[in-house]
Amino acid sequence: MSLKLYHHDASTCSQKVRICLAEKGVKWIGHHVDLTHGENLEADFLAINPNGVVPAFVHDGTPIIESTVMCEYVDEVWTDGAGLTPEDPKKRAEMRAWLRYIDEVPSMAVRVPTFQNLLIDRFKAMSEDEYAEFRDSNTLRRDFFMRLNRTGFSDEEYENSLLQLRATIERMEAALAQNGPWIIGVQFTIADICMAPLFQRMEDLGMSNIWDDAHHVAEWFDGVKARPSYDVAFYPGSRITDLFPQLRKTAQD
Ligand SMILES: N[C@@H](CCC(=O)N[C@@H](CS)C(=O)NCC(=O)O)C(=O)O
Repeated sequence: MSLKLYHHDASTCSQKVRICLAEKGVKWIGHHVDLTHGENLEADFLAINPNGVVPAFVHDGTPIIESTVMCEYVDEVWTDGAGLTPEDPKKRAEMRAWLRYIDEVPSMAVRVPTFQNLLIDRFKAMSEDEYAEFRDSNTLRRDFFMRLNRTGFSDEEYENSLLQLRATIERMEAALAQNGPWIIGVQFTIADICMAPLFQRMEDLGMSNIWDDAHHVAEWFDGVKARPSYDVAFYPGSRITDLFPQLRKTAQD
């Protein structure tokens, strides 16, 4: 049995899958995909993931893509140890609804402050033509880079992303207050795993004040961080505060 994970140290989607693999005690071989130099758009990688994004893994010769799907796959294939999916179909549906929400709302929203506040200099340094070439190189991401528009998102778009992150925290706070300690209740599930890197990203961007009044959310995040899987997934060098040391002060503020 072999599992080769194609990932990036600091990508939230890769971090999700690494937490999941650690929770299940799965051994993997890693291949770090160089996103800055476009390795994700090279033919070898596109043969594994035609979407041209990380993560992906190849399990016994079969490529599996999409981070949430990958987590569900890991939980289904490695059945030793605690399951990460509720047995009860109603709770399972509740978890899957959260997974859909996480993929569609906060995972998209958190990219806006990440690019606007951290990664933008790389794009500002490009000429219009260079940016257009980069933007058009991956259809899947073109719309996002159209909106980033080389020099930054519009104020409306930035504000909208903050509204979506706040709405996520409100929704979580209500769920945890009613049913904690985990998002679906007593069982730690894939929903907790998929949400956690987004909170780490917000914390590292100096945005943790948005859950100052959400005490159940703060306890939930402490609980996720205390699990052994967290340090395995967030090894040294895998947080944006490692890559951008100027963030360290902000993250502690
Ligand atoms: N829906 C995909 C999204 C993956 C994704 O967007 N990955 C980003 C890193 S977090 C990426 O590979 N970006 C490459 C690029 O923007 O060129 C998943 O969950 O696996």
